[in-house]
Amino acid sequence: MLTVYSDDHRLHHGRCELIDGELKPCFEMPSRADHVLQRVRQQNLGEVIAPTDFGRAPIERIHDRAYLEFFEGAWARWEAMGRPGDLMPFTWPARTLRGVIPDNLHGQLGYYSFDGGAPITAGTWQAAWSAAQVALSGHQHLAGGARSAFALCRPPGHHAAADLMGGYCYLNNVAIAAQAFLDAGCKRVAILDVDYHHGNGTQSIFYGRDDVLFTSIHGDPRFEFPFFLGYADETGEGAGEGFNLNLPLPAGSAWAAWGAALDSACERIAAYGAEVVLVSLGVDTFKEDPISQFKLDSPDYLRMGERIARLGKPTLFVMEGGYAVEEIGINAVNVLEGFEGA
Ligand code: Q9C
Ligand code: ZN
Repeated sequence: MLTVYSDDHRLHHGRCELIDGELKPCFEMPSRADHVLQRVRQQNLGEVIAPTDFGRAPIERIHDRAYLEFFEGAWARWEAMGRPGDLMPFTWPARTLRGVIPDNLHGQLGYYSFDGGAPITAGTWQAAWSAAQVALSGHQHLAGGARSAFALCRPPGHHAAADLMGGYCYLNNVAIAAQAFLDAGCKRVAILDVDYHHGNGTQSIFYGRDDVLFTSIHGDPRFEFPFFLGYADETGEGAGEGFNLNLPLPAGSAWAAWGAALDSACERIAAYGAEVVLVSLGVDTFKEDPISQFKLDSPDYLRMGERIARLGKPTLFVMEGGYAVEEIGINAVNVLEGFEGA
């Protein structure tokens, strides 16, 4: 399987995040991608190539233009203010407040974010841009006839909505790639989001549409981030009614429950008649993940890949979360090897 990877991910290195009442080093760190790449090479998964740059148009198919302009220019505005730290939001237009776009940098950052978990650093825009190009290059490879590809994206993307960053995400890599498949002539695209967290951004982007089926297995939002989306009764709206499937699971879920949910998601994808499957590949379902509460073990990821392969569809894997840095490579590449071995 071909891997697409860009060193630009290193340009994004957030300093800290607020967790358990303390500022701790960001869990979403550059060494994550390094470990995955190292494992890809160690297992001889296949060729590793740099992305092609497809420019801004395919990103604008998903993201709001004003949001992109804000994100691209935010660091320069922050730097001009001479502040030492990363740019992080602290006020959001929650209930009782107005959804206006203020002039102030922090006001705008609050408008364009849904949590304080997506710091902007000097290189965040470039890193996020390149991650989107990595996903688009994965699409290009499948469009050329390949059965599968691995887009080793960092930063991740599935929490990012059309005009919102949050949850370590800025540009929705998997959504951008899904739209590229549609724009190249596909009629039915399925997204299978196996990250521990609900892919609220991806769901919101395609919620009113029937050309993308979104399926997700995740920690029940009653107890887990992102808390405010990802419930089982969210089935789509308008033309998209019936084209959104959330499979929330309780804390502590292991392979027995998780694998059963995967069967359900796969059955839905098969019934949909998807022409292509995009997997939002987070491995924060791992039992040792420092911020998550599922109990998957490393061999379970082989089974995950095997089950996905049994769909018999062209498949693009797009890297999302996973914070047990020592094992992230083994677990992510196990999915890919399970897929290839099936
Ligand atoms: N800073 C992905 O796995 N946790 N994102 C909030 C407070 C946010 C996870 C804890 C977790 C986001 C792509
Ligand atoms: Zn996650």
